[in-house]
Amino acid sequence: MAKLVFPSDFVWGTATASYQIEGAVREGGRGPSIWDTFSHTPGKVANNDNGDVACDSYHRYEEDVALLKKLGVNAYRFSIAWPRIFPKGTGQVNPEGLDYYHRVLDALIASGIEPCVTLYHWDLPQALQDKGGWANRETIDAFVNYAETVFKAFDGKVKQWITFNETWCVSFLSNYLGVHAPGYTDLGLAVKVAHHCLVAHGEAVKKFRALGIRGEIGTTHNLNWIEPYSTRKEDVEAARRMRAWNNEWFMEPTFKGTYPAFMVDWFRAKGAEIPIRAGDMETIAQPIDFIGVNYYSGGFGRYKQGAGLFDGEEVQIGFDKTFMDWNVYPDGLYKVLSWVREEYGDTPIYITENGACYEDELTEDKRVHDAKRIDYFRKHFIQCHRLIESGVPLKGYFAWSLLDNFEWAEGYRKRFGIVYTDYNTLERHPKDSYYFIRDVIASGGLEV
Ligand code: IFM
Repeated sequence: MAKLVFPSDFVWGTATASYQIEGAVREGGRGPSIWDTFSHTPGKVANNDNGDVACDSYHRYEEDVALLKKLGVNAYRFSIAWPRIFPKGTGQVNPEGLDYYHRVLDALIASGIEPCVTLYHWDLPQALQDKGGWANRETIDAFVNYAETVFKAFDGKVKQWITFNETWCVSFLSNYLGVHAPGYTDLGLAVKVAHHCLVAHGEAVKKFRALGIRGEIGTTHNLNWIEPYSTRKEDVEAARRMRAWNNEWFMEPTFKGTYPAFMVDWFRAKGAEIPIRAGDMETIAQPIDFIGVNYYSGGFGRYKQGAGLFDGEEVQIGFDKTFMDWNVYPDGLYKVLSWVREEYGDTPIYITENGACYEDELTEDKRVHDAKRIDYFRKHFIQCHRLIESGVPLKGYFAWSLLDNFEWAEGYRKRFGIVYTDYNTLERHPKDSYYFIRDVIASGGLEV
């Protein structure tokens, strides 16, 4: 047996998000978010589940921090619910909301765990959606005001700040594919939302620098790795478009202050224009301290006239699948992060999410033998090690997720946790994958 040893300063963490774990949606002065509205609209979420209770982390965060401590992680990524801080999005700040996150941050710090805070993980205050949401440019100002409030309140307690989680999901999944809140199916709207979120990111980074807030700031994009199925020109081009939708569309503006021209043309031909104003692109491309990458899957794409948004289809070549029906493609992680370094330079990279959904069974003695999830983690850890050995500036890894939680449009039936959540009792039961990760961290690496 050989051992793949990770650098001693490698950051190991797990990740969650407010609406997925907190519950207590009507407590502590919290206002409604678009996810309250969406999940309470019949037919939008599997089983008509909603986040009213979720994992009840609002009340049980100490238990969650204890789980993190026993796991041995040195970081925890979670998000702040904007409607807990500003119940109506702007205006009067809600001190109870700030107090709650102070308690969470203090508990983490007392346990030696560095907080990594996401500002926007999808729970937009409903009051802002009522005025057009991210399609309304004024939402950018509201976001910067919210960001400024939490920067100042938690300055010195937060090691890493992430402005947005997965701008692709905020824009295209939610406003073009209609799968997530607010559930629209309008390409022009989605392109506009993506642009406004990117500008809001840049404005928040500017504010962070101007205020001299301690810690680091970056953003998180969900990247995938779609390769052309063949070397035929049409396949290469279709796969390039399919990949660029998640990757270049967000990475190019973030790092280079441009949008990829071939995609701009493609969207324009479909009637979707980007509402760029003078100075926007410079704002978006503010230097950041790190880039967060969420990676789950990848695959092969080829040309098919009229298929999807890009005249492209995925080719099934027999990958193992997770319970989300996503390909298990660990090599894709290696390829995509190598590409990030090649294209965008040596900005430190954090894998801010990676993990797998499988059907889990709680045994009578309250164990979950999730061998497939362990295998998924093992294979992706090996790719992380290869990346580090190759000189890619990969500094940390956050497993998605600490707990089974509200998996958005999939409700509670899809479990990603390394800790099993019993939704009847709200008890938490560490799965075998939890112990696997604990051992990797404790031993500084992986036996292969
Ligand atoms: O649960 C989500 C998370 O909120 C964002 N990234 C993907 C995860 C799994 O679908």
